[in-house]
Amino acid sequence: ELHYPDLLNCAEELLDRTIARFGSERRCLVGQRESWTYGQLRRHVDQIAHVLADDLGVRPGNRVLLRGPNSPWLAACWLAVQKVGGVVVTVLPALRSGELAAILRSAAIGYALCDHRYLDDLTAVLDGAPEMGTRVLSYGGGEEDSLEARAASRPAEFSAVRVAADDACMIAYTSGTTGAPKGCVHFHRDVLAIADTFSARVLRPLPDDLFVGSPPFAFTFGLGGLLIFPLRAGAASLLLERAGPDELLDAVTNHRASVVFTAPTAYRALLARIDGHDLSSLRRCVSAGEHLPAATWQAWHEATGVRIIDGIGATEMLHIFVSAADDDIRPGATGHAVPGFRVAILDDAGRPVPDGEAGSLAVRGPVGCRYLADERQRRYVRHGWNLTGDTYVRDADGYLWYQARSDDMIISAGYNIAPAEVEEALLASPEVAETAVVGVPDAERGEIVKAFVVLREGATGSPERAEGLKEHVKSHIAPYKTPRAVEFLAALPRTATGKLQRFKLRESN
Ligand code: 3SK
Repeated sequence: ELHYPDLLNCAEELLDRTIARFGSERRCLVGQRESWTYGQLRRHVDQIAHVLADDLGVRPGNRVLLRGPNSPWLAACWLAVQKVGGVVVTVLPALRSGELAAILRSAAIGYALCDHRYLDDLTAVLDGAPEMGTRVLSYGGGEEDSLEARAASRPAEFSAVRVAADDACMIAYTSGTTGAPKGCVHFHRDVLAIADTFSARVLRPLPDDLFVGSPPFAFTFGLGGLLIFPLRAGAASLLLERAGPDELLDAVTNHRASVVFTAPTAYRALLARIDGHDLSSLRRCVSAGEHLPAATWQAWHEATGVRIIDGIGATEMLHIFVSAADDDIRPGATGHAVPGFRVAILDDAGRPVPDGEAGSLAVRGPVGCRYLADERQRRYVRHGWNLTGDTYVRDADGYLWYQARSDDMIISAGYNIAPAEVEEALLASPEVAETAVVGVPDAERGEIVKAFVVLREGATGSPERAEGLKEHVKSHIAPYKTPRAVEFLAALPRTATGKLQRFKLRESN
């Protein structure tokens, strides 16, 4: 059970309380342009909080949009909005004007802090919505009226606005892999709860850790892994503006990073380029965002000696709620409920299914889904359970095994086929770099299994290679699961946060 005071401020807890425990001289945020200790970060945060409250007039509950790549300045803005009791809406820099406009209106954005390199199209969108009266400041460009120029002359201390523990502090937008974006509202206590459950109980960071990773703050996987968890632990975070495989490998090698947050696809890309990099500083590696196949887990373990901590989370749940670490890991399984959470596997009528049978993953715990004015809330939360839309099997030992997104299960000639199992078999072939398996309509069987395959460098797609891969799958899993069709692609379609867009593959037929 987690207990928080009725009145609190998550930024005060993450920053001021951590400084009270560990001191202000510790390394905190390492960026590509600036590096700050905890004391320096607090000064920037408090000065920005003065600009927000005194110059712009931000009041508790006001929504503030943040737009920029991960950086110490973005982190400082996030914490400053919290300190004044505002509600942060962090968006991906890559969003186009239509997407930005939808979020600005849906979240009733009154204020925006924007990296100067991404200001033009934000301003253009706001020019088209003058009735919103949104006030914008840019940061990072050093102009006379920039956020940093204004902040520099403000007092170095700001007394955090204590709000109710269950006052909103952020709205995170998710479009999943399809559909209109949904805003997920989270409270001040939720921010602390994810640090005090997954991070404190499963990840167990140390104050000397240096975190690094690829997910942006706009994706709550990155916000937790690269800001909230390190700060709660008194550790440091290396914030990369671009975090492709080469940048990540260089960052670990050159800065001796010890904790990595990234997705399975990125672990495979790192493995392909790992030669010549010294990753001996790594202590903890976390994977989420999509299923981590056992083959990827094994290959990473062999190459680095580190046992990846797999997890499933959701923007609706803020962070990871099923996971396992250390000797508790069964490669290929996601793990079990993170301490503080409960899970159930339910049938379509909401009844628990027996162990060994597939059903819908349901979770409850200290955080939960609160869509901003969206009727899909009724489908996500039922009888207190959050229904994540994932199909899982629990084994007799209580481990949870991912099967598919519930909409992605393939039913072929009466057989239920989990795409993850076929993908796992394909990934065990040394020729396969990436793969996605979907069901496509078939007059005879209802659906057939179709595999989209990205080959490793040097291999080229051909009918013979497709047949070879089918044979390979047949020798690993039951023949009825073998793909009847194989198509080779240069890359799989993904969202801006790296999630696979299976619907595009299905539509391509
Ligand atoms: O997609 C996920 O698995 C995830 C993990 C952690 C936090 C947030 C998300 C959406």
